[in-house]
Amino acid sequence: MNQTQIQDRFKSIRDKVEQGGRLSLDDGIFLYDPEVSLHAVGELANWKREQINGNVGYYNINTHLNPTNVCVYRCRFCAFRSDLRDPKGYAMSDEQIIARGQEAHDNGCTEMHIVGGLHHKLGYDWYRGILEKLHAAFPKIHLKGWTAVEIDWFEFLTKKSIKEVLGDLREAGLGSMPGGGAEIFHPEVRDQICEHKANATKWIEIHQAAHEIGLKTNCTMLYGHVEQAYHRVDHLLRLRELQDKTGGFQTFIPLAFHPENTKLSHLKKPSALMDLRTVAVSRLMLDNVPHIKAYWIMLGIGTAQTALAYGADDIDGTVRHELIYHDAGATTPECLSVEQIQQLIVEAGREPVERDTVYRKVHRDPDQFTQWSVGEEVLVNV
Ligand code: V47
Repeated sequence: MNQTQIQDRFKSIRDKVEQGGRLSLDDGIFLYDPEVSLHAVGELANWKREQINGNVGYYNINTHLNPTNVCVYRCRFCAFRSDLRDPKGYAMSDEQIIARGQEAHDNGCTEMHIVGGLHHKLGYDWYRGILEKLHAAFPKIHLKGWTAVEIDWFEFLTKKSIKEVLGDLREAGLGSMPGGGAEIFHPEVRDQICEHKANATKWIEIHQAAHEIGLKTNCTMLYGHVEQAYHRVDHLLRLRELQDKTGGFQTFIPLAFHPENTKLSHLKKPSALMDLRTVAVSRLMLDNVPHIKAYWIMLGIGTAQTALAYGADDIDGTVRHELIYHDAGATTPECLSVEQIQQLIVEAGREPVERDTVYRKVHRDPDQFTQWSVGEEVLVNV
């Protein structure tokens, strides 16, 4: 295509977006073409983002808990996992887990993000017990836990249905599910990076089941490794299709591949330009998902701030004890203070709003930071 053809095609996409129309697979692939101005794509995504979320930049106060890194699977992109007998392998004790809950409480966290490996020897009750013990001790903290890959494993371990497993975990204290494990759905890619674990159909089935029993979930896409634009846009369309059915996704988080210490360490990590384009294309394709998260741990602070003008409205949380990205070479800090995270949102020209996991505004007692309450769910225009 020459420049005039590119500009005409972009104009037809802009008209479609401004009139509330839906972008197609071909539109998405076109927006990924490096010859299409990144800034034009970003500006359109920013328009869409402001239609949906106004000028708000969301954050939360949260912590991560990875109770074990021992995993039966060997995903080629993962630097976090360990073999059972590797000295690096660990599984946390009940005391260690409760201490993490106490630390989260003392830091004013509203959320614990809990994911980990699929341990060869620890049964379903161990995983369920983590939620049960934390929920009993810290009932106010929202437990966002276990990806679809873990739920698939629990289905295998318990021989119960997905809905029975999810219902049982909810009874134990599960509040919602994170979006991990999605990687790239298309088998041409999935078969190269994680052929053994839950496939696209299974991942979608589990999130659909969660939505149908009233659990909100997030969704992700791991990009910047062996996939092409076609695979990315196909992935986004599969998420959009489920969201049309259920409306249960809250946030989409594009996850930039970090190659260090992985079986794909020969690959280069995606550039900041690719990160911003992916945020923008995601905002435009996923017209029915309320939030797009620029996960600062993974993007780096500068790119995450910029992403707030390229379609993202959320920056994730203060985060503490993050291992998955730091094991894979992330150079971001381990944690940001509340003041730092607010400041980076303000610097990006947005209004910082503290949310809880299900996007209700959090109100804090000005004299006692750890005392908080939540208001109504924040309204978005999707
Ligand atoms: O599923 C693993 C990815 C995911 C690497 O729901 C990697 O709010 C890049 O899903 N380079 C887990 N990515 C993280 C995740 C997440 C993070 C923040 C917020 C939420 C949420 C979810 O991380 C895995 C995989 O796709 N991942 N290794 C790596 N080397």
